[in-house]
Formats: sequence, C-alpha cells, structure tokens
Amino acid sequence: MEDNFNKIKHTFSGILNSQYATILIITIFILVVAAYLFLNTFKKYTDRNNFLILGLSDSGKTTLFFKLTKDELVKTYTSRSENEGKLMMKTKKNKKKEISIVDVPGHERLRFRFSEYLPITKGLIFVIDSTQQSQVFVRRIAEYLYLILVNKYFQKFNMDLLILCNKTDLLLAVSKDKIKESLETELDHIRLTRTANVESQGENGEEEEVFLGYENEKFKFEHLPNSIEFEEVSVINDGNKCNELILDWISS
Ligand SMILES: Nc1nc2c(ncn2[C@@H]2O[C@H](COP(=O)(O)OP(=O)(O)OP(=O)(O)O)[C@@H](O)[C@H]2O)c(=O)[nH]1
Ligand SMILES: [Mg+2]
Repeated sequence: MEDNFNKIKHTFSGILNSQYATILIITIFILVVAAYLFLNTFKKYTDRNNFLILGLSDSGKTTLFFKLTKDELVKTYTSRSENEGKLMMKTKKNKKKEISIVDVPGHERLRFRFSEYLPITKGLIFVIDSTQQSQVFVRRIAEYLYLILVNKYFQKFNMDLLILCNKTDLLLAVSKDKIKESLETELDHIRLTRTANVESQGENGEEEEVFLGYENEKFKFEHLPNSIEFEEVSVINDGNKCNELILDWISS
C-alpha cells in the first residue's frame, strides 16, 4: 500500500517537475526572442551603415551612384527621386560588410530630403562640378554645404565628409585647392549673415544655430571637428579610380 502511494507521489512530482520545466523553457525562450528583437532594433539605430551622395543638380551624383553600386557607366537624366543601392565591401579586418548608398537628387525642392537619412548615415559624399565655379554657382554650393555643416546629426555623429570635385576631364575644371578656397570665403559670408539674423531675431525662443568654426577667424574647413577631405575625380573618364578612392575612404 505504502509502495503504491510512493509510486503515485513520485509520478505526480515528476509531472509537476516537468510542468515547471516546460514553463521555465517557454519563459527562457520568450526572453531570448525578446532580447534578440530588442538588440536587432537597437543595432539598426546604432549601426549606421548608410552613405549619402549629395550635391547640386548635374554634378554627376547619379553617374557616380551607378558606377559605385553596379560598376556601370549609364546615361543619366535629372533625378526626381532617390536612388538606393547596396555595396559589399571588405573592412580593414578583411571582413565582408554590406553598406547602403543613397543618391539624393540635387533639385532645390528635393535635396532637403537628405536630412531624413542622417540619423542612419555614417558619411557623406558631396559631388561638385569643377567646371561650374562662377560666383553664383559657388554661392549655391556653399549654401547647400552650410545646411549640412550645421545639421545636428552631422555634428552629433561627427560624420565624415568627402568632397569630390568631379569632371576633371574637362578643360574648364578648376583645381580642388581653388574650389576649397572659394567655398571657405563663401561659407564665411553665409556664416556671418546667418549669425546676424539669429541675433536680430532676439530671444524669441528659436533654436540657435551653432557658430561654424572659430569666431574672429576666417572660416576654414580644418576648424571643424569633422574629417573633411577634398579630392579631384572624373567619374566618366576614370570611374575605377574614383570607386577605389571612395572604398578606401569608407573603410578608413
Ligand atoms: N565630362 C564629364 N561629365 C560627367 C562626369 N560625371 C558625370 N557627367 C555628366 O554630367 C551630367 C549630369 O550627371 P548626373 O549624374 O545625372 O548628375 P546628378 O548630380 O545626378 O544630377 P541631378 O540628378 O539633377 O541631381 C551627365 O550628362 C553626366 O554624363 C565626368 O566625370 N565628366
Ligand atoms: Mg541624379
């Protein structure tokens, strides 16, 4: 009789134990899945693997985008929407890494969409047509650049900026040093005007722009904490070299 009772007790506690074990396994499983989902979402926002191609219309962004992502020289037309693509590359540690590239149209009404990508962006490639260097053009380029340089994500994430002076195959192309110098002069003017505007608005609670560079000194790209490089390229004449240069810059 006692034997039977012990058998029943043993079986019953076995069932209870296995029930506990099942509950424990399910709980652990749910916790692991939740942690995985959380880490994946978190990673999405912290692992910034996106690079933007920006610049005025007709500078050669879409030509560069297809050379970089498909290794093709294509005939392009004024872009009306972004081109998005992927690029597989090797890191310094010889690991494969997929990055995404977005070519943002240069049209005045569309270019502002670049800021939507900034929270997930690692670096910016700004393309300039080296042959379009009249005062009007330099002003337009500098105004676009100014928007980028004062952007809070550009500053907060200390984004790298690669400025590509494109179309060097053409006779009228101006050197990168000259382009850099005239952009610094123009950015200096814009900086003063914008600061004066902010001051004249008074204390009406509007968010103030951070002063770019050093006060009482002419604006220089070197005064900014971000790494900003100027390079001369011709996507059409020497696209391979241009690709190499960009891949080196991305992996550095
Ligand atoms: N000579 C020369 N022409 C180039 C070079 N790169 C691009 N182009 C030409 O420049 C023109 C404009 O190129 P796109 O790539 O369409 O310019 P984009 O910057 O995408 O212009 P939007 O889409 O309007 O913002 C095209 O006719 C290209 O063939 C280059 O290295 N040399
Ligand atoms: Mg385009």
